[in-house]
This record gives sequence, C-alpha cells and structure tokens, in this order.
Amino acid sequence: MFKRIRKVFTRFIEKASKVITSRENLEEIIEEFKLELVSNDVAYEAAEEIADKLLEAVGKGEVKSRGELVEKLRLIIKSFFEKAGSLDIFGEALRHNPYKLVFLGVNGVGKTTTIAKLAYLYRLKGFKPLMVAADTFRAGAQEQLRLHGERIGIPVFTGKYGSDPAALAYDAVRYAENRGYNVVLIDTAGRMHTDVDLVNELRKIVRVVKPHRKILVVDALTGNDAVEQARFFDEAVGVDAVIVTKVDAYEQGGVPLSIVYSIGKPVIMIGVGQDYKDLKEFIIDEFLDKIIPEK
Ligand SMILES: Nc1nc2c(ncn2[C@@H]2O[C@H](COP(=O)(O)OP(=O)(O)OP(=O)(O)O)[C@@H](O)[C@H]2O)c(=O)[nH]1
Ligand SMILES: [Mg+2]
Repeated sequence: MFKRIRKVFTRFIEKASKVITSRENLEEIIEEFKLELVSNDVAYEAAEEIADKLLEAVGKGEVKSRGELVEKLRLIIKSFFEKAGSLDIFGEALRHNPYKLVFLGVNGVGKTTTIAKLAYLYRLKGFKPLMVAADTFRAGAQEQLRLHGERIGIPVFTGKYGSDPAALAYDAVRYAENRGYNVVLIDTAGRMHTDVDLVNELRKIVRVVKPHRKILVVDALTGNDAVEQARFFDEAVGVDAVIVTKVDAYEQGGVPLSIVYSIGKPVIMIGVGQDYKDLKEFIIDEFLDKIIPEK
C-alpha cells in the first residue's frame, strides 16, 4: 500500500536534507521530486503546489533541517485534505430517517461491493440498513447485490431489468420509510462516465430520491483516470465525498491526494480487500504516516 510514493518521499528527504543549508542544487532536486510525484498519480497542479510551497518555505528560512523538511511536507499535504473538509456518514445517519446515500462510479470500480461493506458497517454500528439495486441496466447486477445481501443478512430492494432506476429507488425509499430502515444505500449502474444516458439517469435518480449524500466510488488502480472520473462526476452530478477502492493492491499512492486536491471533496473511506470487513475509515494522519517517512 502506497509503497512507491513513500519511496519518492524518502529519497527526496534524503537528498534535500543534505543540501538544505547550502541550497546547492535544491531547485533541481525539488523539480525531480515533483516529476516523481506526478509519475505516482499526484495531479500535476498538486505536485507543483507542493514544490512551490516548499521552495517558498526554504526561501523564507523556515526549513533548515531534515526534521523541519518532513514537518513542512506533512503540513503542505495536510492542508489539501483540510481544505476539503470531512464528512461523517455515520453521525449524519443518526440525524436523518432514513438517511439516503446514492453511489456513483464507472463500471467495475467496486460500487456494489463497497455498498455491501458499508451496509455491513452500518449494521455493526446499530443501524438498520437497506440496500437498493437501482442498477437495472447490467445483466446480473440485481442478483449480485442480492447475493451480497444474503451473505451478510441485509435486505436488498430489487426491481425489473430495464425498468426506470429512479422509480425503483423512489419505491425503495418509501419501502424503507414504512419498514423502519434508517439507512438506504442505493447502487447505480456503472458505465463509461462519458455516457450521456447514464448521466441523465443519475441526475434523475438524484432529483427523485433527494439523497442526503452522493458518494463517488473510484478504483485506485486506475490512477489518473480515477481523478478524471472524480472531476467528471462532480461537474455532472455533484459529489459529496469519495471512497477509493482496491487500495490493498495500490502502490503509487497519489490518488487520494489528487482527488481531494482536484475536486475539493473528502475521501472518507478506503477499500482494502474483498472481504466485508475490508472497508476502513480514511484518516489523514494515517495516510501521511504511510507516505512520508519519520523525521
Ligand atoms: N482487492 C480489492 N478488490 C476489490 C475492492 N473493492 C472491490 N473489489 C473487487 O472489484 C471487483 C468489482 O467490484 P464490483 O463491486 O462488482 O464493482 P461495480 O463498480 O459494482 O461494477 P459494475 O456494477 O459493473 O459497475 C470485484 O471483484 C470486487 O471484489 C477492494 O477494496 N480491494
Ligand atoms: Mg455493481
């Protein structure tokens, strides 16, 4: 997990701390660092801001030792995450009844699996979740969610293939209201994000269901594409928070940072495996500990 970006930080800190007082070749070292960040999925603008802020801090004499360099790097990156704020989807669920979440994302990123993991987590925390298979498009999608539901013992609201997903989702919310479900997790069809029909369909679901939050799911392994998807969905439908999946197999490391930087919305959870328990809260300091070596 995040091994490659950690190497980039480690190498940079080694090199830069040797010349931090003389500043000899420091600009070149920072330039090289910037390019290495970019090649590990850090969005170019984010890498540039890291480099610029670092140079500025050195120029002002704020960074004179390895320890100060490490600290400054952490602060710069942490500020990106803090700007995006946070979202507590468990705390919010206590205040709405039912709490409605719609999940967005292109095909294969892990939406359906993530919904099952999250429903599992909600139940562990004492909620009564309902999963909704509003993917009436892809063959097998309804069964797939139902199978997850059977395995974890959480009900799934299904409908007919080819039927209107917005109408299905609307019915599901009414059903949840009548049966005392307090969290409704709505799965949607994943297709190419450039698909106009999909975007219209998602907009309609959002219009009809009025979800409290729209959660985008992206696959870390797709790198820059995940960042592009985030930009696209945020503009087309609006995104409140992001869940990054397949982080267990992801070494580059830049995706969470780039998404937060690019759309200014928080990453709230990460998928770290294929089990139902493999969904973890994203904690900024833990992420920083993983990518930046100690002082
Ligand atoms: N290793 C790993 N695999 C994951 C993770 N999340 C999902 N997967 C796998 O990714 C594959 C696709 O997951 P789905 O949940 O079907 O993806 P989807 O976005 O619903 O796909 P569509 O319905 O086709 O749009 C499955 O094999 C999952 O087990 C994760 O965090 N780690
Ligand atoms: Mg799915």
